[in-house]
Amino acid sequence: MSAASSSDPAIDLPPSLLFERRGPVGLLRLSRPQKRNAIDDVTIQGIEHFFSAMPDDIKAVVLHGEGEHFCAGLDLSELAESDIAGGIAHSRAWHRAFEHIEFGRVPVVAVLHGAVVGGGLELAAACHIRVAERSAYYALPEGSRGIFVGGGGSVRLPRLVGVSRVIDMMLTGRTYGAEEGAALGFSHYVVDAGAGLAKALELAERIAGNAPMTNFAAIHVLPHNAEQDRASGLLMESLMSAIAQGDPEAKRRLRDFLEKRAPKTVHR
Ligand code: 1HE
Repeated sequence: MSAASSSDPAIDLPPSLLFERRGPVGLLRLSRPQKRNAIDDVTIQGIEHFFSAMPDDIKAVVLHGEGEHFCAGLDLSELAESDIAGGIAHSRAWHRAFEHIEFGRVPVVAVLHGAVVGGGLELAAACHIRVAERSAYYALPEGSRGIFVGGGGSVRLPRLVGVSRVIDMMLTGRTYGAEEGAALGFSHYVVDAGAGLAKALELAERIAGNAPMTNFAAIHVLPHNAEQDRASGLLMESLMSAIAQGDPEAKRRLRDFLEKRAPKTVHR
């Protein structure tokens, strides 16, 4: 991997990934527009490396794509010659990389535009918040390519939009646009063309200002509690809430509210 594309010496990335800092927010850009940001092996390794070696002072990440599309999914040229064992290793490499996103140290906000398809949709699903520009569309072309999702899509996508909808997308090639996709759960926000990065940065800056323990609890405890039995979930919640409130940062914020220095919770 070459360090030339990274503005941080600690993060050595391939040319298909660019890292930039905006204060406490790290921006990671898929930067292979000539191939519509299709993800090859080097890029998947770079994603895993980035999310496991991120500097401690980065408190939130924005993931976005260069060019007309967020991501055209797996680089199909790499799978064409792979045997069964190679296919399993390939899928497991994607799993490792995306687990580092979903269960990493900091929340990740994705900016979606144009094609968010196949492995690109799987990548988006591993992020915590998704901001879609109106050009975004979602598809699973795996069915027409004779393959199956391999980047965690069969696990994450049904949790976002339901199993039957994912079956329909894969069997019939059905696509969803940005507005419909937001209503179904593919994205949390829809914004105008070109406004996605600014919106994502605004959200990431807000997230970076949260108490680190709250961010940790939100991205680690909530998904696990959605999967485990009720009694274990409630116990985990009690433990996590006790840990969070015991942190000096929580005490400072509570005092700020009680002494009228903190903003009220209002609907804007
Ligand atoms: C690619 C890829 C790719 C583009 N792998 N090379 N994903 C797909 O099935 C989607 C395939 N891509 C497309 O349908 C289209 O490229 C797009 C709708 C995304 C964009 O169309 P367009 O007209 O802007 O670009 P293009 O002319 O199709 O592509 C530009 C170049 O990128 C071209 O290469 P060139 O050498 O001829 O210039 C394309 O071949 C190349 N390209 N997409 C390789 N995906 C972990 S399992 C995940 C399983 C999946 O992700 S399956 C879904 C794969």
